[in-house]
Order: sequence, then C-alpha cells, then structure tokens
Amino acid sequence: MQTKLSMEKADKGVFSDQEPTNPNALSHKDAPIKGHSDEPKQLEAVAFENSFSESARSRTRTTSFRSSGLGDTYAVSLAGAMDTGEVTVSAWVFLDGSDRSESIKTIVSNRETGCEPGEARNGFAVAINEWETADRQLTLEWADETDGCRKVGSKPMVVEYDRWTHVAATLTHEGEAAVYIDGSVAMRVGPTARRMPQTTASLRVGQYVDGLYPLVGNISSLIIFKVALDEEAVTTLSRTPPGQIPAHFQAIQDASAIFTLTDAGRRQLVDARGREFPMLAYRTARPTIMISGGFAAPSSSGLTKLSREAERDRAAAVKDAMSHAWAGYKARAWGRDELKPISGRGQDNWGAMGVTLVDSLDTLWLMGMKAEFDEAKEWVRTSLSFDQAGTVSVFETTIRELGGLLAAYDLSGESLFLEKADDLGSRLAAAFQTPTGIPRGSLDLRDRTAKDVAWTSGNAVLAELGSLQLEFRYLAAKTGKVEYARQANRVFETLARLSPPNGLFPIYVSPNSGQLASRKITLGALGDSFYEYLLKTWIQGGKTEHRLREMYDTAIDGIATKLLQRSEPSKLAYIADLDGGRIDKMDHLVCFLPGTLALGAHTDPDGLESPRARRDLNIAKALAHTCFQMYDRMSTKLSPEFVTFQPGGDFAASNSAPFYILRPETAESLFVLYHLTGDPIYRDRAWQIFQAIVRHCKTAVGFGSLQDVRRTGSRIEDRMESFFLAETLKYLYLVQADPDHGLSLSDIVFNTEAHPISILGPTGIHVSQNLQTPVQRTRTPPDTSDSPSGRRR
Ligand code: DMJ
Repeated sequence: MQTKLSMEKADKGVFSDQEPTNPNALSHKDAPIKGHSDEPKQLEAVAFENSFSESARSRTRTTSFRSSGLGDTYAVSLAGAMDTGEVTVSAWVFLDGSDRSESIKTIVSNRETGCEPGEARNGFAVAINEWETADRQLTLEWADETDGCRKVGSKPMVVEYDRWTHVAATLTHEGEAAVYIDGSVAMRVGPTARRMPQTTASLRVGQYVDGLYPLVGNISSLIIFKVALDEEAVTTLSRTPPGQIPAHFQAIQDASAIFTLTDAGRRQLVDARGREFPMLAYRTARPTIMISGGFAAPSSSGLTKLSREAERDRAAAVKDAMSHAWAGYKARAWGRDELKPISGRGQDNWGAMGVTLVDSLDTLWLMGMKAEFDEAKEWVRTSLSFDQAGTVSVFETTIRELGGLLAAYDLSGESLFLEKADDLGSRLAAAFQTPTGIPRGSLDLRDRTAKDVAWTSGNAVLAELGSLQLEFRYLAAKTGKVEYARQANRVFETLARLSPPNGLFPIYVSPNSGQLASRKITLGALGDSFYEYLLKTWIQGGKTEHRLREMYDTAIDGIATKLLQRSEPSKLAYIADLDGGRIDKMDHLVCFLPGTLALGAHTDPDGLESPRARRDLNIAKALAHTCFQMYDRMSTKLSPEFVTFQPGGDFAASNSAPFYILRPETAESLFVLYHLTGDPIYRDRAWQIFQAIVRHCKTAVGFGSLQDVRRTGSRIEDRMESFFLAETLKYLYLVQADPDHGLSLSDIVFNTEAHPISILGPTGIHVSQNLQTPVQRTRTPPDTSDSPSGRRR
C-alpha cells in the first residue's frame, strides 16, 4: 500500500485559510460514509460500513481513554523512533458535552505549549480549539526552525459534542500537513519548511507535554504512524469503530504505536502487541483539582512488564549485593553497630547494640537468606545486651533496633525477638516521662534516664517524637503491656490539640509545655517521618482514629498549597522549606513523600477516584520523577544529600553536601509506587539506581558513601549506615521481587526504617479513643489550579 500523502502545494504560512480540497470534510454531518467497494480486500472494515450508524456513533463510549481534564493523564513514551520526521495521528474522539468551553482540548502531543522555537516546542500537537482557531476546529500544530507554531486546521464546528468523530493528521519532513475529519481531508498545507521532530519528550495522550489543555471526553483507537499516510489509508482507518483497530493496520510496520484504549473500569491501556499498561481514567467530567500548571511526571518509556526470568535476575543481583555487604559485616564487624567499608573494621557508634545486625534481620528473611538469618538470631540470643549502651537517640534506637526486632518477630514468629524488644522498649519508655508525654530526645539505656538534647535547646524534634507510634503500639499488642501504646498515643493526642497554620508543624516542640518551638517547616530532615506516621498509625489502627487521618489530610493540603513548587525549565515538582520565607531546597530525605502520598491516596476514605486522592497520586508521581532526576542528572547517577532550585535552572547539588550516603528514600517511593500502580517505570528506575550504587559505592567488603556525586571517581567514604541494608537494599530488592516477596501494603506497614509489621486493626492494637472522635472530612481540598482555562497565547 502506498503510504505517502500526496500533497497539494499550498501557500507557505502558519495557518491556511484556503478552502479544503474535500468539501465534504467541512460538514462531516452531511458527508456520506464512504463506500468500500474499491478498498483492498484484506481490510476488515467492511462490516462496519453498514452497522456503524450515526446513532451507534453517539452511543459508543466503550474502549476509550477517558480524560476529565484534571491535568492527570496517562503519558506514553513511544521508545525511540516515535517522531523521526514524518507522522500520522489517527484517533477516535468523543468530546464531552458537559464541557462546552472553548478551551483547547488536546488529543495527543509531544511538544510543550508556547510558540518560541526550540527543543520544547519541537514535535507536534493534535488538538481541538487551538489558539487562534475557532470553536471545535481540528488543528495540527508543529514547529520548524523559525516558527514554533506552524498550524493547519479544519473549518470550525466540525468536531461535534457527544458523538464519536474520527480525526487524523499527517505531517512530512518538509512541513506538508493535513487534517482529516471522518476520513476526508479537511485542510492541507505545504510544504512550508523543514519541520523539527521531537527527540526527547514523551508523547502525551490527552494533553500537552507540559500537562496543559487536557481533553474533556474520550479518546480511542489511537494510532501513531512514523509515515504520512495518504487519504485512502486514513479513510480506511476512519471506517473501523472506536475501540477497534483494523487488522490490516495492526500489521503495518509503519505504525509506531497502536492503542486500543480501554475503559475507566478496566484501568488498563493495551497496545497492539497485547502489552498492558496501567492508565488513569476518570469518571467525572468536570475538573476540580489540578496541580499548579502541570508538573513533569514519569512516563512509562514504552516499558513493559519484565519477564519472570528478568525479574529474577534483577532480584538476584540485589540479593548478591546484600550477600556482599553481609559477608563483609560478618567477617569484619560482627556484632558491632556498623562496618567501616574501606578500612574493614567495625565501630559502635549507636550504643553498641549490633545495630547493623538487628536492622538487617528482616532483609535477610525476605531475601531468603535463612542461614544468615539464623546465625544473626543466635547472636541476638547470646550477645545482644542493652547494658553496655550509653546515651542513645530515642528515635534512632526505636526505628532501627526496636523496629528491627519487631519485624524479625513478626516475620519469623520467634519469641526471642519479642523478648528483646520488650526489654528495649521498657528502657526507652523512660523518655516519655515528661509533663506533656512528648518524649525527650536521648536516653541512657542502662540507667533509664532521659536527657534533653543540647543542639535542639531541649526541644523535641518533630520527626523523632512522631515516629515511635507504630513500634510501641505493636509492642503493646504483642506483649499485652498497654502502657507502651498509651504513651505513644499520648504524643499524637497532644499534637492533635494544636492547630498550626495549614496543618504544618514546625520542627521543634517543647516536651515541657507542648508548645511549638520553631517556625521552620520542612518535609526533609527533622520533619519528614512525622507526616508518614500520621498516615501509617491511622492505617495500623484499622483506620478508626479519624483525627490522625484528618491531621494527615490537612497537612497534605498545606503541602500542596504552600510548599509544592515547580521548577523551570523542566517543570519538576519539589517541596520547598519554609523558615519565615520560602527556601527552594529539597533534601533527599523528602523523597519518602511520594510513597507516603501514594499510600494515602490508595487508602483515602473517599476512594482512589476522589479529587483528593487523585491530586495526591498526581503529586506523588511528579515528586517521584523529581527524586529520580536528582540521581539521573548527576554524572554518577546518584543523588546528592539535597538540591537547591534556582530560577530557570531546575536544580543543582550544593558544594556543602554533594555526597550520597546510601540513603533509601527514593528507592522506598519507587517500590511503593510500583507496588500500588504496577507501572514498570518505577521498577526500571529503581534498577538504574541500584546499578549506580554498585558502580560507584561498592568496596572490597561492603558499600560506602560517595563523597561527590557530581563527578565520577570521587572518594568512597569509610561509612556504611545500617539503613543501607535495612532499607535501601530491601526496597531495591522488593521492587524487583514484587509480588513474589509476599508482602502486601494492605496487610503490613513499613516503619520509617523499612521494617514491615503486620496491621493488627482496631481490635488488635490499643488505639487512642481520643483520636477516634469523628471528624467532618473536608471533601474538596483547595483547588490549586493555576492553569489557564481559556485560549493561550
Ligand atoms: C533512616 O534512618 C530512616 O529512613 C529515617 O526515617 C530517615 N533517615 C534514615 C535514612 O535516610
């Protein structure tokens, strides 16, 4: 079949007013559906000719991509040669009559909005109601070297509401372009000038690449070809109903993507090879929330589910890394708090409690390293004592040591771990003996005396006082010692009485007065896991302590409205700090937040389709993308400790902290997002991070922090934090082994050190009755949309 579009020569220019070559195309209502007698025999569209009546067009709403205009749409990257110079877009479109605004309604695009020539504007966009066009006009827009907004458009009013219309657009290297309505040419121009293909950005279905101008309605049977088809071919495409692809076209080599887009209910997007992609689809038609202006979000890069073999290979590679680190620890630092991975010695910098060993127990178990687990268990039985410890951090000891013991108990059922946990918990309990119940930051484990921390001027740290509840409540449930739960609950009860602006708590709280003692707000160091535990404690208690969910939701609303920012030029979402004014900096630590937001969305009392849940999942995806960029944009592909954002320059690592200390937060979020959405992009990104860690941080006996992620070959420091084995390797393993590892986020919560403990529910856990007071959920969070709804310039 001939695939080239035979172009009529037309005036050069950006937008042609000339009459279309096929007058039928302008009033497609009147245009007869074309006969098929002269069509090639192999086409399967023959039956459709008679059966696909006008009324069927109006009724058929199945097998389509549904976009409500929420700014949250599925982004598909068509790996590789998506846009090599020639292109045809063919799709069925159903404009939802509930939105009769003249807003631009984008069908598909791989370019950003705007008309300045340049990489972001390269590519093409097929839309209805384009800028400078009249209502319900189909337009193809593209760029050449001098003009970022070349256009060809149909006459107005040709795409009707509440009816399926077949639309197509073709574009050649030389800027010959045409648009089609229901298989007939509606307008063509060219050649104009050599067009500029889009070589970097992903194709977006239902909106521009920068998230703007979503279509409100349905799209189905979207096919992208890497050639400009002729009219005969386009006509054939227009004869197969939405939701189906002509068999003839499935076979053609020139289709770079064929999507029979499935309905909202099925939540899947299936391409021509039967590969399934998760998709977002919507039941409501009206926009209620849009993240400010559209953020960059990860796209699936044409990735598909790994084969079982590939999954196992990757999981095995992560397990090998664990074996390597564990062998080094065993040989050089057995029973010590940490292994020093360069000098090959041990150190006791956490109170001499075998912190790496205890922190690693559940990772060994989950990876099936049973012999190693048993050996470590013997050490716990014979050698673990809390009597040598001097002054320790209450928070670190709780999340690493107590959390490690509890998860080992939960997984193995070995009572030894619970006994040790009880011993440790009884010592840590002394920290809660304050006038407010807010624990002091440090404690002598031997003589059980709590101490103020000098560097906080005696104030308790938000992330520390708010990250003990999961552990102490679980300990109470398993030992029957209710007091553990009471003292943990009391902390949140005290904070629940405070109402900081926007639900955002500052990083210090006085344990004596219970008052907030700072103005600094951050989701990074000193603030982070407090927000995580509001959500997870609510989940752990069977979702009955409504006040916790309310505090969580209010805080996330505050984050969305006050802290969420967007970088230029890449439109990366980030969470700024507040300290009087805004500080455009984001810690790697903040990268736990995408996982927490995704979990919050999936457990939203109003459902995953509720406006709040959709917003939060949106933010989660956008932030996870940024966190990955923090790795991907460095020469080593590893993230610095924090980045600072600057006008027009996205972000940069700082000279003061260009190191990577093997932190887990991005791996954590990638695991949670993969587990909850099934989108292979998250697993692939986790794999990339793992490879970079092996490449740059591996030593003869373990893994060490990298001094400067901005250049290859910088020094590996002599430090391997226990969280590398407890969290980083665990999450990097789980994301590849999902779901074989057997864990489900419906059954367990991970503490902030990645220790999974079972959700025992309201009858198993000593929940706080004070926090159960019913609250009136605010149903609609603030609309942070700043996206223009009208035409653009
Ligand atoms: C870990 O100890 C925990 O994840 C904690 O919540 C934050 N800091 C480290 C890892 O970066």
